[in-house]
Amino acid sequence: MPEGYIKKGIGGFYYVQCGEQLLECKAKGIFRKRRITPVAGDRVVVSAEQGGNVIEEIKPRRNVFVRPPIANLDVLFIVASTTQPVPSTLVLDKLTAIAVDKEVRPVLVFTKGDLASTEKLLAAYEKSTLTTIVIDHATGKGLDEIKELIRGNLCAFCGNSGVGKSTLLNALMPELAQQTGDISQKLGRGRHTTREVEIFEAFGGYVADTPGFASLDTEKACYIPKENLQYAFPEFEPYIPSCKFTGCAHRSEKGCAVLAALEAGEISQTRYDSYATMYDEVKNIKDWELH
Ligand SMILES: Nc1nc2c(ncn2[C@@H]2O[C@H](COP(=O)(O)OP(=O)(O)O)[C@@H](O)[C@H]2O)c(=O)[nH]1
Ligand SMILES: [Mg+2]
Ligand SMILES: [Zn+2]
Repeated sequence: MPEGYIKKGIGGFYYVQCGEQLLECKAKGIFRKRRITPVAGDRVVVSAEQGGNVIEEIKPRRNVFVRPPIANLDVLFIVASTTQPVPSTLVLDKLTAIAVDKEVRPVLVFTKGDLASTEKLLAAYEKSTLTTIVIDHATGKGLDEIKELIRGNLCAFCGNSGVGKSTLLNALMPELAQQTGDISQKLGRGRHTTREVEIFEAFGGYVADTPGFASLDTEKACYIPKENLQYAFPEFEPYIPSCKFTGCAHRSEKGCAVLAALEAGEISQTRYDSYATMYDEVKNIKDWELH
C-alpha cells in the first residue's frame, strides 16, 4: 500500500504525496470515531477502495498542533521584527517554550534590522542555547542559514502579522506565491479564500505554508505543566540538578542554582522573567484543566 505524507487537507479531502504521486483521499471512518483528525504533515498509509483512495493508517506522530493543524514539525522559525510590530520577548519566549516542549527546534528570525537595531533582541538570546538569525533583505544575509535549517526537516514560520513572514518566504522561494493554492484552484476555489496549511518541498526539506499563523495555540491545551516548564528553557538545564531542593520552582527558593545563575548574569533576565510569568500563569491550573 502506498505511503506518504499529507500535503494538504481541504473540505474533507486529504492530498497525500506518495513519491511523485499526489493522491486525493478520504479518511477512514474509524478516525472520526476515535476523534483523530488527519492533518498536514501526517505520515499515512493509503489504500484504494471502491470509488477512491482512503487513508488507512496514520503513523505515530512526533508532535501535533491544533492551531495551525500540523503534525511532525521539526523546526519552527519564529519571526520577529525590530520595530512595527514592536517585539515582545514574553511572546517570543512562550513560542520557543511551546516548541521545545513539543520537541520542535525553535529558531528566532529577526527582520527589519534596517529600520532599528537588532542589538536588544540579540542580547536577550545571547546566553540562551537558541539559534538566532538576522535577515537583511538588501544583501540577502541570513537566507542561506534558513535554507540550511530547512534541509531534511519539516518547518513552519510563525510570528505576528506585519513582522515580514511573507516577505521572507518570497525571498526564500519566489515560486511559492505561484504554487500556493494549486490544489484549491483545482477544486475551483479562489486562491486567497483558503486558510489551510499546505506543505511545499524546498531546499531538501519541507516548508509548511500556514496562512495567518501568528502564534501557536496558547489556549490551555498548550500550557506547559509547571514541572515541565523549566525544561522548555534549555539554558536552565545545566543548573537544575544543583538546586538545593528537588522540585525547585526557581522562583524564590533558597539555594536555587537557576536564580544564582541569573544573579551571576549567566541566564538572561528577560528569559528568566518569561519563565517566571509563565510559571505563575500555570501554577494554579489544575492538571485536569490542562487536558
Ligand atoms: N524595512 C523593512 N521592511 C520589511 C522587512 N520585512 C518586511 N518588511 C515590510 O513589512 C511589511 C509587512 O511584511 P509582510 O511580509 O507582509 O509581513 P507578514 O504579515 O508577517 O507576512 C511589508 O510592507 C514589508 O515590505 C525588512 O526586513 N525591512
Ligand atoms: Mg503575510
Ligand atoms: Zn531552582
